[in-house]
Amino acid sequence: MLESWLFVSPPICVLCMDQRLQLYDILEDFNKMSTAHPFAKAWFRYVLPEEMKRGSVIGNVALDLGLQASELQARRARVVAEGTSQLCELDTASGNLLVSQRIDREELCYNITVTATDSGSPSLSSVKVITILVNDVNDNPPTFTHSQYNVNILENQPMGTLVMKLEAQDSDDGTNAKIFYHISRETNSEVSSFLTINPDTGELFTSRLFDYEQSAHFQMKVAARDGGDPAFSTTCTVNVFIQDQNDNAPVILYPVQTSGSQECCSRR
Ligand SMILES: [Ca+2]
Ligand SMILES: [Ca+2]
Ligand SMILES: [Ca+2]
Ligand SMILES: [Ca+2]
Repeated sequence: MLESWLFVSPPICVLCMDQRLQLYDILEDFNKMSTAHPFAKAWFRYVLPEEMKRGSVIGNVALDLGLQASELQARRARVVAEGTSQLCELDTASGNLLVSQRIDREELCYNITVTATDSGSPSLSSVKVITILVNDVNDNPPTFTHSQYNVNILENQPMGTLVMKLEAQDSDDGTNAKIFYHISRETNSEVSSFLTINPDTGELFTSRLFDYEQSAHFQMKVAARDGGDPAFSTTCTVNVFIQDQNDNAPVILYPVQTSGSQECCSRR
């Protein structure tokens, strides 16, 4: 899924330094390769999942430039980091571009630039962009802003009343960041029967009438699960405090009524 990829930053450069003619040869190879390449006219790209082990092969630069690895070596091709970290290194013996540091999609974004330059004075250089698309891996669980939430609601509210909206974040991408909410099985089943949650929005609704005189506090666990495979899940605690309404008439307890209806002597 192209849209789930991010470009890697900080930019790195494959810096090919040699005599000017050879430089032009390389650029010409670039251009030949680019027009023949299925991906793009002016650049080529590699695709890799994030979090690959150090030493993993990203692609063979020599092959993609239409050169022998020995030619790459002769032209002193090397990878130069423009940022603080060098994510890739070039094995000039094989022409392979290798992972040299952790590539964490969640920490990186945007471009990789490949620069070919020469050692003449003044130096002539030309920039070609090679894109490294880092495919997301589900390596982050959803997280709630707080581990516990407190909410107040009046008793006797009609079924379907919005209690609160819970929201979790997931720093992955696409399906790996898609969050589904549900009331955790850790929640007492009686408590669960009072509330429902929209799995997509995290909105918590009443599904029964709350009666303050019966119970003034409900505690439940809500889980947020991502759509990754395997999926990650996180839970938070929700305390629902029921607020009293004046919905009971006073009851005469003493003196005990000897006449009148049973209704007036009952508690409610
Ligand atoms: Ca990551
Ligand atoms: Ca990820
Ligand atoms: Ca995730
Ligand atoms: Ca009441």
